[in-house]
Amino acid sequence: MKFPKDFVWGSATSSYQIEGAWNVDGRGPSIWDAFCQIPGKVFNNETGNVACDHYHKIKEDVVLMKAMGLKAYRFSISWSRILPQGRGEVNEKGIKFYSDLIDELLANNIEPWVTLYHWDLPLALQLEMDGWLNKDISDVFAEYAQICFEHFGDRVKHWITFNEAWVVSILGYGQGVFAPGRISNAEPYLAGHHILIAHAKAVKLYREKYQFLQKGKIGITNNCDWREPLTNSKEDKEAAERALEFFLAWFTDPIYFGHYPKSMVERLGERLPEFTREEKEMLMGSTDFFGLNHYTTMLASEAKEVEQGSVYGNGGLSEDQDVNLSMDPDWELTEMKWAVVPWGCRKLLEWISERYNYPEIIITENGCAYDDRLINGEVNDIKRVEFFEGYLKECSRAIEKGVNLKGYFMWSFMDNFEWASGYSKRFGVHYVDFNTLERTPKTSAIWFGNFIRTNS
Ligand code: PNW
Repeated sequence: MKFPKDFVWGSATSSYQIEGAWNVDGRGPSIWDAFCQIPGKVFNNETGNVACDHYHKIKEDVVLMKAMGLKAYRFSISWSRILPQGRGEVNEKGIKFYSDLIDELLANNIEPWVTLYHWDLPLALQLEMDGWLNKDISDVFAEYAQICFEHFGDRVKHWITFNEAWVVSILGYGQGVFAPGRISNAEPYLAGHHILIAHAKAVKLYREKYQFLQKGKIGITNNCDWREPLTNSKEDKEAAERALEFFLAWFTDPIYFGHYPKSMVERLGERLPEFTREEKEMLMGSTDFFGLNHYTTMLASEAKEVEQGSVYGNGGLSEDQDVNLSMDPDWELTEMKWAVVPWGCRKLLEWISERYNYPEIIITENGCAYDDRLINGEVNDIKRVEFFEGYLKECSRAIEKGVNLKGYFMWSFMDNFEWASGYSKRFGVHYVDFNTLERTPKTSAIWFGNFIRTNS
């Protein structure tokens, strides 16, 4: 495998998934704190109240990063730790926490990559203004972003405005399986629209007021699985293309071309909002790199009869796309039931490169969930090693083919709160106590992480 000398090697986490300390030092509640309180929303009714207790363990965790040889660490800021009400008064203790973390990372030669929004919207903004459904939230987001640039931009040189607008829109406002739990076939497109505008406003602000002085880069991360046509038929090839447009180009076409993909405009009609001329101009070119989270691949075929309703993680509201998704039974599955298909990663990288004229791509997440067992103090995780070897080989092949891939962050730095799946396995047997290897409802099973911190 060949990777450029300046290639960025890192690992990633997000605030709600690891920090814990949910009501400590003035942090305000987020929509995930509220969502977790509703019985049945999260597997086993688990919460991020404690999680990995990273809030109290910065030093220890940076020691682990250093031991692992990380060059870069991607984390997210909890908006309601900085602004307990989402706007207005700043919580100095929240600022200090992230400032200390950044200093600790830099002291260990680990480059901080900061995501501003990884799904934990301040609850006040959900209650007061309906969260991402309200157009005005883009200004509120930009104000929050400004506070972050102001306090951390002297040391942070890589900013990511949003993590996975698709998940926020589809899982949060379409299927209702993630906070704020809304179910609708129109709201995802409105929420996604406002996220794009919020992204563009934050980038404009950074470029006009900070980039010149702070000399950092700013971008956005979107997620996409690969969609391989089920057969060679024209219909299935078009279905696969359409599925990629509804998944990824939904958020990246506006940023590179200033408009939504034609397939979406045609099929969604009035449910897809339009950008004003000013918004288009603000969006075009509003990213310094193409942030990509990639996990799996599915087969796509033209839907003769549309499967009604939606499936968790299927790539959107399928009834809007006329696409049916399936899997090759020979593919190996992770604990999330996501297929391990390394070549899909290369094909996606090539698809992005061709469509957007070879942008600099950073894989900001890639990884796998396995039921790791601690035996004599060790996890012999052969499958995870194979997973990374497979995906990295295809990344290296993509680079040989001209893809401008410049970084790779594995998900996740440590075992953490996996949203609606909690700490436990969503599928199969649960709870392994790592000390006794007994199954008990008190400890957590391993998801993606390299490091284990039991929560008993
Ligand atoms: C990403 N899907 O989430 C997130 O960025 C992480 O916070 C998360 O832990 C990780 O991937 C693993 O799930 C996703 O349904 C959640 O397709 C769901 C989907 C994709 C990404």
